[in-house]
Amino acid sequence: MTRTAPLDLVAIDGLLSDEERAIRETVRKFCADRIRPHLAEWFEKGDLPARDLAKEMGGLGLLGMHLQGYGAAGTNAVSYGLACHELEAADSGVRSLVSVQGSLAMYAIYAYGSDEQKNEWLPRMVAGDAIGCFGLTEADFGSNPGGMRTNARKDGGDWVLNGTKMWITNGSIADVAVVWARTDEGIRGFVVPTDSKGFTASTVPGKLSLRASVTSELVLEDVRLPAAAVLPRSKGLSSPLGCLNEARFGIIFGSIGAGRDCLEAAISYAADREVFDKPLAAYQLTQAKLAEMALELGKGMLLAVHIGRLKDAGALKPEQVSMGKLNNVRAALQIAREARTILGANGITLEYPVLRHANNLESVLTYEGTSEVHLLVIGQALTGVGAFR
Ligand code: TGC
Ligand code: FAD
Repeated sequence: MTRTAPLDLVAIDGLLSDEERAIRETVRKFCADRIRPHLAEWFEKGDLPARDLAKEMGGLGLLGMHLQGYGAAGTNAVSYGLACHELEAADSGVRSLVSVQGSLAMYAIYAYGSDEQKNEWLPRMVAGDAIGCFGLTEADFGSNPGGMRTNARKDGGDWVLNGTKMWITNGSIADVAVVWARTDEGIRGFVVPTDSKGFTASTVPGKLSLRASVTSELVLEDVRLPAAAVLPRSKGLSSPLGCLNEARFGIIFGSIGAGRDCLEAAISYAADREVFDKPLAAYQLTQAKLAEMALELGKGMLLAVHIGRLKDAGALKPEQVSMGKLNNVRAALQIAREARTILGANGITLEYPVLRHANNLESVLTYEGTSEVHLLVIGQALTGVGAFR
């Protein structure tokens, strides 16, 4: 009997252009050749060669790929989503490296920066010669970044920044940090070269999730920056939230990629594994599990492509991004956990991807807005009433 690939069940390729499929295949091959063979080792070590990878990804045009100019690939949003899908089918941490670089650090400079800031940083970041991070969250202000304590005060012609940011992806390997701080004019973004005096970053130890990713604490102690360090077009909390829309978009496609990888692993394992004298795939209970997973995967991918088309049409609303992020991360996590049951004891090892993905997806469920935050965003859109506080 022939097998149908999970996403062929919803005929996903028919919704994509030749160029979109070609980009997807390029990233899939890059992951097969350069990422997948090393993932177990990186996950176990709790580290990855981010600088080398950034250079290679820059060479492929994956960094800030849907931005225009500055050497960026200038693809549409769906292509960027498909790249995230393939990267996260390998590992959420690898997709995070690309998301934070392109959708958070670069996008902040691109959307709110001066020409000087853009010309100084974006070409190097596109190429992977400079790595960026995005410091919004603080230890006591994750879901509620508007409460942040990090502050920037004017001193003569300079800005002086003080505060601590927590859980910052790429923080201790970054060349530049986009730091959000409270000022007399409200929350504003600052471009902070990480070799600035008073800036330190240290890696968060002991993570059980997203281990193939660098997660850091940033400390800013009287970091003195010139007047030109502020992102001139950043005004209030809506500026960093505008960046989050971009990164959350990538996660809508990415998370479902992790789900796809788990389902593919489960199908392959069930075909080979014999229990009670016949293949695991031949039992109705197994097929029901696989079919449920394929349903969630297919619906998630259709939602991703639909949201991608809305974004390319310039019609995407934040609550639609929340629907996609909430649904697809939840679906991927459910698929990963169910796939793990099919693999039995083998499922808990690094020889197979399922528990690595499930562990990673716990972070993905929390970062870029927890499930509860996205439920409240959707609830607010439905009722017109905010229930965050
Ligand atoms: P609220 O009063 O609702 O809004 C403040 C201002 O922002 C505007 N706004 C948005 N603008 C753009 N995009 C959005 N999605 C926006 N949502 C709201 C709003 O209109 C208002 O504008 P204005 O002009 O009136 O001032 O804000 P709030 O304080 O009640 O908070 C709302 C809430 C809870 C939804 C928001 O704070 C939130 O999204 N919290 C979650 C924080 C979060 O997701 N942090 C992620 C940090 S980065 C990260 O995790 C990277 S992980 C690595 C990776 O991506 O791979
Ligand atoms: P909290 O906000 O303390 O939430 C704890 C619980 O309370 C959650 O279940 C939450 O949903 C719930 N809750 C909160 N508010 C409400 C409410 N109003 N109603 C009901 N329930 C509520 N941040 C960055 O700025 N940059 C990064 O690069 C970055 N990278 C990250 C990488 C990793 C691996 C991780 C784990 C996090 C990263 N973050 C980053 C931080 C991330 O965005 C936050 O962890 C996230 O926003 C949640 O904040 P918190 O962890 O403080 O949880």
